[in-house]
Amino acid sequence: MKIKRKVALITGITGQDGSLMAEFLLKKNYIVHGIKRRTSTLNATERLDKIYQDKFTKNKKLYLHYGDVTDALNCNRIISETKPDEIYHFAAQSHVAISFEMPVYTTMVDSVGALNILEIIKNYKKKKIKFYNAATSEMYGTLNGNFLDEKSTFKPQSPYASSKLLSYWLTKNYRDAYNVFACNGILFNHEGENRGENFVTRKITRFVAEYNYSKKGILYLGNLYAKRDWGYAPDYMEAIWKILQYKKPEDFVIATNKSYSVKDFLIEAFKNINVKLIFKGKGKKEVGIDQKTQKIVVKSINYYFRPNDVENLRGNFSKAKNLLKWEPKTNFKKLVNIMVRNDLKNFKVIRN
Ligand code: NAP
Ligand code: F7E
Repeated sequence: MKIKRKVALITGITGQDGSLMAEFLLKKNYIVHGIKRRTSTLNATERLDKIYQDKFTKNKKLYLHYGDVTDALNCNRIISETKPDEIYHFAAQSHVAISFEMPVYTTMVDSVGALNILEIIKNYKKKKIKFYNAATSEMYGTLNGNFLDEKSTFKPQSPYASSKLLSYWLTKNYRDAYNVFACNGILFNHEGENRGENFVTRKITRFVAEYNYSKKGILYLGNLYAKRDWGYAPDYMEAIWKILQYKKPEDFVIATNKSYSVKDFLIEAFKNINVKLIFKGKGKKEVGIDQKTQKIVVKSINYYFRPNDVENLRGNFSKAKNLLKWEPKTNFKKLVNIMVRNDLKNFKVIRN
């Protein structure tokens, strides 16, 4: 008897989470469809290189479709044609600092994008499609208390966070009003080898790798005292999948329950190449010095400070642990080590 494969559609498949989720679902024997934007170069699908299958691949299981989540007609066609059992909605303008520069665009993609997909699912009569919405810890704003969980109040501090909060409520509204199997994953920061280069963790590990070989350059950063609950992205894919496999649609916090500052991350990353950092100065004038060479290698500068930064975030994943039997496998030290090792490997290739 032929076993029927589940079909998943991933928006934002070229991003960090989309590419990891595609890999995860292929291993689970899904047929995976992904929406990618048209770009003027082909490197946009770089994160999919490991799993890419071209037109002529026999028993093809990964399909890419041109699209944009702000284009409802295009999304409607892709959903009608691919008939997914599950939609993992990751597409977003996901950079918080950039959302202050592009608030309208961010809202169009991050709020209206989710609404477009929810409307299509609501009106789709052929089957019940499950929907995962990539909500975020940024919706809470700065931690006020010990930790943040599913019952904590939201006080978004950026256009990104506000637009994600609208997508969060729409997901809940469609669940309650139309009985859509729609869930929010409230994920805290998750990082890894595929993290975008302009997020702080990857910016640091790339610099550290380059510095290891060149012993040159200065890394310019903003707020060194912001704290985040940093997890390892591949661990979080399992949680996301489990959210959609749970017996009923619910919202879950996915986190590590620990928080570290940008400065902690910096110190740990440099430790991986045997450089001890010492710090001098305060606030927007603070610098990090390589103890051995006495050279300045890090500078905190006004340019990278946000109009309104979230100072501290720490989650509580108890609900996911109890109901989904999920917990993170990778601690902070290990995460930094994985990312530095990966970039050391990348820069070695470039330099040879
Ligand atoms: P990412 O690396 O920035 O990926 C975003 C993806 O969305 C990319 O594939 C991007 O395509 C695509 N995209 C952007 N605008 C689009 C549009 N208008 N139509 C279709 N696709 C579009 O983000 P990520 O880190 O993987 O995060 C995945 C999702 O989780 C995002 O919604 C993010 O906001 C949310 N989230 C992330 C974290 C985290 O720590 N990583 C935590 C909580 C929530 P291009 O490749 O063409 O740019
Ligand atoms: O900033 C500080 C910055 O841009 C982390 C997204 O995936 O996670 C991510 O958002 C902290 C902030 O991530 C620089 O001010 C200092 O306090 O790496 P980030 P984020 O803003 O936390 C959430 C959960 C998401 O949902 C988002 O999609 O680091 N920081 N100096 C800096 N940040 C950046 N990017 N660059 C700096 O030079």
